[in-house]
Amino acid sequence: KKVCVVGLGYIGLPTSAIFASAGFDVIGVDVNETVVATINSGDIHIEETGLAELVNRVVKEGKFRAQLAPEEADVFIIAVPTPIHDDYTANIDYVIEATKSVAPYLRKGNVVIVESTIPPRTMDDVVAPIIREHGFDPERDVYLAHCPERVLPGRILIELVENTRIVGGVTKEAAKQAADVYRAIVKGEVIETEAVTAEMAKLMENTFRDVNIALANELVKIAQRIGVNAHKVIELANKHPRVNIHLPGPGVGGHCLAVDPYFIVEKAKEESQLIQTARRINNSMPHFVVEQIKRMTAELEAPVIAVFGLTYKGNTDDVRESPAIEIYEELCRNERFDVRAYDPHVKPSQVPFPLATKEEALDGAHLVVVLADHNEFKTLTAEELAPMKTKVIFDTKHCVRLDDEDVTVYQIGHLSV
Ligand code: SAJ
Repeated sequence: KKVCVVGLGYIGLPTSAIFASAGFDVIGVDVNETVVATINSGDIHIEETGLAELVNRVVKEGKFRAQLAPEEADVFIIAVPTPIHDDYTANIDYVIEATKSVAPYLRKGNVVIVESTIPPRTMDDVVAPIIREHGFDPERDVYLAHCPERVLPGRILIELVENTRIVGGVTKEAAKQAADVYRAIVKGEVIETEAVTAEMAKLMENTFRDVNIALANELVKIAQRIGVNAHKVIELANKHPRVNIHLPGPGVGGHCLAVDPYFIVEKAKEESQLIQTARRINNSMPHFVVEQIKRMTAELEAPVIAVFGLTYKGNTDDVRESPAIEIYEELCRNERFDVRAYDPHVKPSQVPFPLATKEEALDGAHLVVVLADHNEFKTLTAEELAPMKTKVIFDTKHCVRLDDEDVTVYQIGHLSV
């Protein structure tokens, strides 16, 4: 069988490689010429565990090839981004473009799957009509389904195979046909349902996490008000068999949790009060962190601050929607501070400001603010901090293991300054 994957990013590229390694002939489509050339030379343009080796192998074996336009295939998989507009509504333009780009190559009996995250009813109200405009009956001629991706960056190749998949068909038969495609590569369960149910299930997964993290972040603020250690409270509460409070932090970033809840709000504004409040709480965290930094450095005339970590989470190079960047920029706007940014995973081209080396960042610094739980920060030592003026760390990710009498480590949610 032949699969054509549209969009060769964090989801499309690993998905292509997995199908290719399972024996499918895979054509990957991307509008970016550099991406296409890089892949065809056996290389990759993103950071993901194990992916470079896998792509290199399937390209060499001739099972996977990238190109700028689609061609005829048995299965089409759309894995393009769905960003958000300034007014917090979903921008589904890429999904629309991708659907239109495959439509001329469709034949009766083809399976068309959208993996991109989409607002509820998009399959029925937007994708199906485009297919109809191209002369196919979306309920009989082709099998349309939404199969949301659910993989965690850093574990994509494992989770693509092991996670349960939800396949929502525009018809019952479409769900079955699309589910059979995934059964060829997935070890986990593949569950068939309607398109709108799959759309909503995906959005609720990320919304659940966002709301739960908001609860933890609210606890941080409460803990600071009443003088209790938020992390200790969470640890003990989570000993209860039915409680699982998530971890507080400097805010929620990335292109999923910080975005997907708005896709629900857009369709049911009145009814989604809790979801909107959770978004507000998580969005308030960068400013809250800056306020704590101001408290910690109130006595100093010209505080030198080393920001450690700019990505939206640890051990990745992804800076999209990163609260760390917001914190860095807010600190820079304050003339009292001399701020340096350091991140061992981020390249200078990824951010619109200069990056420091670790030594430059620490030289004469009064405070290190840890904003990402990179492994490098978990294992920080007192010796590494030697160039600092005062060895003080503000650990917003509760990840620094350093225990040394020369170093003061403040945790978010437990400040006694
Ligand atoms: N975060 C916290 N506290 C926590 C967990 C996370 O503050 O306890 C923060 C992280 O630091 C980060 C953000 O939340 O800024 C999101 O990180 P994440 O690791 O929870 O998730 P993502 O965005 O990398 O991936 C999520 C995953 N969804 C779920 O776990 C329900 C993944 O499975 C999805 O495939 C992905 O979104 C997606 O593409 O939708």
